[in-house]
Amino acid sequence: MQARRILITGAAGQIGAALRRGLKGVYPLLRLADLAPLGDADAGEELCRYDLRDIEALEKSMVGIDCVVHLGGVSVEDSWEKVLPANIEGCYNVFEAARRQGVKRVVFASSNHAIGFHRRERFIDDTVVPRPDSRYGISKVFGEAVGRMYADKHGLSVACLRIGTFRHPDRPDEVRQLNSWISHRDMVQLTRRCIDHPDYHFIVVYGVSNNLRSRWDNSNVKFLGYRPEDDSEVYAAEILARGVKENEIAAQFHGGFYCPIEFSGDTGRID
Ligand code: NAI
Ligand code: 15L
Repeated sequence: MQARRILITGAAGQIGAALRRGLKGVYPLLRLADLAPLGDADAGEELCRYDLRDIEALEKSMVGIDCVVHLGGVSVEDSWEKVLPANIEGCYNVFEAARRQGVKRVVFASSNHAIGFHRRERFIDDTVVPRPDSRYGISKVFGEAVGRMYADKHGLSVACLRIGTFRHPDRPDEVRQLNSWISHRDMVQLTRRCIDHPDYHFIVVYGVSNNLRSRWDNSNVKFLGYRPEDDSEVYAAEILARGVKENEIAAQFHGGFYCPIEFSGDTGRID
């Protein structure tokens, strides 16, 4: 797809700021949207302030847009009162506004927490069933389902990125992140591949660097051309030397520290 005009929601956030820098000058227009302030518009940028619950504002911001990169919303585990409007209503609004405006493609920031209760000893790919580990994770499963429906029913091209751990500063900082880390330049590359690829219908891609210890398998989406350049192993000796052990429940599952939050189940029954 020859995308020229890109809308990024959640552009004031951590990943949004990195994409704003990394995609500068790559596309003729970056339209940046957030509830939070975005500073001044640079050359090739347009800024919008709105809440994702406001579908009219969303629709307006999608006029003439080729591809939406949807990052906006609650980005950690939170109360249902917070997750519902931003990640359920807001996410639905993004896809529906895109359909109404004839946007061709949506790249959705999903999360590893959509599959967080899969056991960590297993390598998993894009075909595993959802196993959310939190209300936040449920909202990402919802977003992937909305994307699937808009692809099948309305012909949108949709990529769902199950992002691992993206951090400022740009390095992994604890044991689990040796699996889950994605560097800034790999995040930019992955986003570009998802925007630029000429044709896909619906894909799920793990947003992870080329980590020796990664347990997420992107081989079904090799055609995308994503070739991560960074490997968390560079930081492994230093992180492991700290000797900090993961929580006992967290260590068993892909979702790590989200799994023990409010946990009242029986890990022995989670296959
Ligand atoms: P962030 O919290 O830094 O940025 C999210 C942005 O969304 C913020 O600027 C916020 O103002 C905006 N936002 C929140 N609610 C909104 C609303 N109702 N209307 C309009 N804007 C709203 O998050 P980050 O780290 O940049 O993540 C971006 C996306 O990637 C999120 O969807 C997050 O769930 C996902 N993700 C991030 C990971 C990470 O390690 N940073 C890992 C996995 C997924
Ligand atoms: C996420 O989905 C969150 O947005 C981020 O803050 C981290 O918690 C990350 O996952 C992770 O799993 O490390």
